[in-house]
Formats: sequence, structure tokens, C-alpha cells
Amino acid sequence: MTVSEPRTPHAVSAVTDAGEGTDEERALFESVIADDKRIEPRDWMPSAYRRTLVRQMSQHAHSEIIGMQPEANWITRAPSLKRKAILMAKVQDEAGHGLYLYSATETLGTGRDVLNDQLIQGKARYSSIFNYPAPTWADMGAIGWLVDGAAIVNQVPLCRASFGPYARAMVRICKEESFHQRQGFEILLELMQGTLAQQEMAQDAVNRWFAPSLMMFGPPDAESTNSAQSMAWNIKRFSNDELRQRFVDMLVPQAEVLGITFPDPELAWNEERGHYDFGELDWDEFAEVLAGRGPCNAQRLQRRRDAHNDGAWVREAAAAYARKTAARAVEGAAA
Ligand code: FAQ
Repeated sequence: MTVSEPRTPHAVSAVTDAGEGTDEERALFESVIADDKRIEPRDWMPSAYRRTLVRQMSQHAHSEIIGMQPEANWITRAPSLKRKAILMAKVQDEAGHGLYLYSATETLGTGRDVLNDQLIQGKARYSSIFNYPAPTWADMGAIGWLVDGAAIVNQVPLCRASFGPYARAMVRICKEESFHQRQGFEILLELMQGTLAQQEMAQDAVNRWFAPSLMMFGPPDAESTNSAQSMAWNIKRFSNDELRQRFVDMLVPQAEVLGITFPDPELAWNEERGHYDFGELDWDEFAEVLAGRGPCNAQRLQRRRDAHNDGAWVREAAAAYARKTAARAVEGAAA
């Protein structure tokens, strides 16, 4: 099997709890999945399918929102007006992605207030990658090229996810991520054509973001607890390791254009496999980051909590306005 072909999706049954729903509802759900069609919010679905979607989609939404922080820090320090405008547009796009994804998750019956509470109370996951620092301008290039690059490779197959609102949200998100990746590549290209100090700054940023960006695809397949079921439901189309391999194969020729190297002595073309081999990642580090002990976990969450608290007056004002408008409508109807 090549990595460009989806795996046969039905290694695990689509309906996991035979006690749920009527025979007809279960059969309809099974046939929609088997025919690779879309489940929509009003359709019957197994509660485990709903839970998995809420988990994955909300984690994804949280990642977009927390993911604004490393780059937002650089808006005031971007080296030119052009770079500032581009970076602002990108960070704004990430906020938009978070909003589409929270809205799509709400169609499954879990409100955004609940999801937001889970995030600020530290009970929800978001992507490991956003717990690393971005100390130099070159980090903006490395994030765009590597982080958005990994996001695209992971997310293009999600445009065909079996849940309609998620799949449709992903189409627009992926288009915007392609622009993000290119702007990151272009920042690095400019630095690599600059002074020695600029070249070193670009190389240093890539050295720091390379392995964490490969970890974005999740644990190795053997340790991926959710993959088999998510693939049976046509939510995931490729395994974590398949997508990681695809990403490495895509990056190496791009790195050659940039004149940048990766900090992996085992990275080499394997003629027999038709893919690049690469070294084992530090899965202990990944576990530490997931456990909340990465370099910036505490800082990222605190910043999100502060932003939420700072926004209290906006929520109160909006609620007061809604109450006033509703009361006026009642008065108007009575008059
Ligand atoms: N970080 O069984 P699997 C972006 C957890 S958006 C943290 O393999 P699954 C755009 C996983 O949740 C980036 N946790 O899980 C941007 C599970 O724990 P749970 C976000 C991770 O769901 C760019 C456990 O490990 N993208 O970058 C990670 O089948 C620049 C076992 O793992 C998405 O969310 C991780 N890296 O596969 C924004 C894409 N990996 O929940 C701003 C949608 C795994 O059972 C600036 N999500 N875990 O407690 C997915 O495709 C999947 O959820 C995976 C994980 C592939 C992330």
C-alpha cells in the first residue's frame, strides 16, 4: 500500500454499541459510512462517534486558538510593515479557524461555553506544538513552513471526514493554511538569502521546530489509541505514521531549495521503500508536553485564562444588550 491510498476503513465496526438506536437507525448509519457519504447533525449516530468528534474537533479548535499566541507575540516586532500586515492576517485566520471548528462542534450538542471552560480549566488537550517558545523572527518562518505544513498534510484528508460540518469547515481552513505555509517558507527563503547571522537564525529555528512538528501527527501507530476506530468511522483516513512519512518526504526537497538542513543524522533516502528514513522521535518529551510539563504549557494556558477574564465585560455587555432588545420587542408587540 502506498501512503497516497486510504486504508480499507472497516477493520473495526462502525457501530460500537449494539444496544443503541433502532435496527433501522444503526443500519442507516452503517450504510452511510460504508458508502463513504456524510453524516449530518440531525442524523442518528452512535454516542461514541459523537464523543470522538467532539473530542477531536474541540481539540483542534483549542489548538487554533492557543496557536495564535506564539505568533501574536511577534506582531509588534515584525521587521517591516508588510510582514506585520501578513502576520496579523495569519493570526486572524487562526482565530477564524477556531470559530468555524467550535461552531461545527456545537452542531453535535456541546456548547462553546462548555468547551471553553474545559480549555481554561486545563481539562482539554490542544496540539503539543504550541507549547514551544518562539524567541526569534525566524520562528515565524519555521512555524509557517513546518507547523502549518504539518497541519495541511494532516488536515487535507479531513476534508473527506464523514461528519459533514467538520469536513466542510476543513475545506476553507486548508486553503488558508496553504497561504500560511507559503508565507513561512518565504520568510525563511529571505533570511537564507541574507547575512550569515540571518542564515544562522533561520537554521536555528528549523533545528528547534523540526522534531516537534513531526510529533504533531500524534504517537506512533502502535500507541495510537483512537486511530482504528476513527478510521472505521471515516474520520481519519491515514494513520499517524503514514502522514508523518508523507510530511518528511514533502519537506526534504523544500529544505534543499532553502539551503537548510534538518537536525537528524538518520535522515536519508531509502531507495527500497521509496521514502526518506528518519530517526526515532523523543516520545518521552512528547509525553511530558501532553502531561502539561512542556516549555510553555503553563504560560499558554495562563494567557488564555487572562484573555477570557479580560473579555468578561464584553460578554456582560452583549448579554445586557440581548436582554434589552428582547424586552423592547415584547413591549413593542404589546403596544
Ligand atoms: N498534541 O490516538 P491518537 C494547526 C493525543 S492545528 C496533543 O493518535 P487521534 C494550525 C490524542 O488527542 C493543529 N495531543 O489520537 C495552526 C489522544 O489523546 P485523547 C491541531 C495529541 O485523535 C498552525 C492521544 O494523544 N490539528 O496546527 C497529539 O486519533 C499555526 C492518543 O493519540 C488537529 O487537531 C498532539 N500532537 O489523533 C494554528 C487536527 N497527538 O484525546 C496556529 C485534527 C495525539 O484520547 C498556528 N486532529 N494526541 O485523550 C487529528 O487529526 C488527530 O486528533 C491527531 C491525533 C492526529 C492530532
